[in-house]
Amino acid sequence: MCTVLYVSPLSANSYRAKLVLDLLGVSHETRKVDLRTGEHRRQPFLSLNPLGHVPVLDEDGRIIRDSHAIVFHVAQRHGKPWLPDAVHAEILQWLFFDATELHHGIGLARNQLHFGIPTNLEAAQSRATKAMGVLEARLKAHDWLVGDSPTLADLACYPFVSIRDQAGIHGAWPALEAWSRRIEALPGFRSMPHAMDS
Ligand SMILES: N[C@@H](CCC(=O)N[C@@H](CS)C(=O)NCC(=O)O)C(=O)O
Repeated sequence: MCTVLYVSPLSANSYRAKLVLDLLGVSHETRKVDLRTGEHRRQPFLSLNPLGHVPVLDEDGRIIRDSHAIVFHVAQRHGKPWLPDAVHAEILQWLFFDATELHHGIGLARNQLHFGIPTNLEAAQSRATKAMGVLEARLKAHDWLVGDSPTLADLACYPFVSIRDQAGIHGAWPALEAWSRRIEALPGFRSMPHAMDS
């Protein structure tokens, strides 16, 4: 089987997909797409993803775009313990939380502060801060977002949380910090952007 993951080292969404493939030990090739030169807005990349977004997974010609769809697919195929059947809905709840609250909060605020892409910074930072509070409340009472062991929910939310300082999001969230350290201690963990080196 030939599996290729198209990424950008600058992209937290790419990091999510890469982290899951690596932690599950899925053999794959990582190909970097140069966002700075607009490679993602030209062919041949557009034929992989007409939205012009990374990441994209090419699994023997089966093309899957969107990091959340990619990690769900990969965990279904290779990582059942990360996606227990009984809690798919709870895990999806956190995947969508990431795709909405963290993306529109931390992601957009970082886009402006780090890359100069204009946004409503105040609104994005306020959404991010509220989302941090939601995570902190859950993690004060539990080690992991779903159940008693790490799942896809944790891996999906970690990337944006880990770069929140680049979005100007600072605060005291001790349970969130402790959860981050638990994820970073998982065998095979690599931080962003080093995860995308190979
Ligand atoms: N929901 C998508 C979002 C993908 C996305 O926004 N990717 C960004 C990088 S983090 C991108 O490719 N941006 C390029 C652009 O918008 O021009 C996912 O989770 O993969």
